[in-house]
Amino acid sequence: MQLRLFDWAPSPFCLKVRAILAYKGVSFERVAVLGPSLMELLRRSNVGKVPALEIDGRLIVDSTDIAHEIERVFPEPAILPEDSHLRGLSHALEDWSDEALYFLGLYFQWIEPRGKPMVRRAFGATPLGIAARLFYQCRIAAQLRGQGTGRKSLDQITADLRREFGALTAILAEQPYLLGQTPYLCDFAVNAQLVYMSRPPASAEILHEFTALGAYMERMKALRPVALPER
Ligand SMILES: N[C@@H](CCC(=O)N[C@@H](CS)C(=O)NCC(=O)O)C(=O)O
Repeated sequence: MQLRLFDWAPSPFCLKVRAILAYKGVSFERVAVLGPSLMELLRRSNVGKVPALEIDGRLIVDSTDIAHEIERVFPEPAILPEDSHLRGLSHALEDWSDEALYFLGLYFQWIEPRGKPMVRRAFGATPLGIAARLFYQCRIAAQLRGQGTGRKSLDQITADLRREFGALTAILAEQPYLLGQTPYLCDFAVNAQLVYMSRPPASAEILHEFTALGAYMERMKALRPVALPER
């Protein structure tokens, strides 16, 4: 089976999918999306976002759809709980992570001044890199304003983030993973957002206040049974 992941290395959603594939020991080709492959992706998908995973020529977009398809094709080790109550909780936590935590991470990466130099480095200084960065800078600022986070003060956003990290800390107080003793899809989603927020200095400082989350991230990192392929 041939797997190609349209991938943007810093994206938390790409990180989530790479970690799931690694956990399941599935090898795949990483296709860097900044360049000609972006045209291929836009041509083949209306969504036009990464990650997108091609399995034997079939393209799947959205990390949640990708995770479910990976689970169907490579069922072991399972990332979806068998129990329907736990499955519901896993989905709710995954969606909270993808749709709420992500916007806080975006803010600290793209808007908060200390995050911005990292974005410049990630896109590089080629004409394509600069054009893409300026395009996404405008798009993300507009997304954040529309979603609401971009209209809040830094103090409010910091308080929101502390509340989210506090909730995770409470859930993890007596168990290694979000739903108990086994890592599930919600853990891959949440951990990816935590890794994303561990990079910009301002969100990293807040994350460091929550030592239990650092230990959780270490546990998630230790799960990966195989090395990621070179790009
Ligand atoms: N819900 C999607 C979100 C994917 C997403 O927002 N990807 C970002 C990179 S982190 C992207 O491709 N942005 C480009 C755009 O919005 O055009 C998922 O889970 O895959």
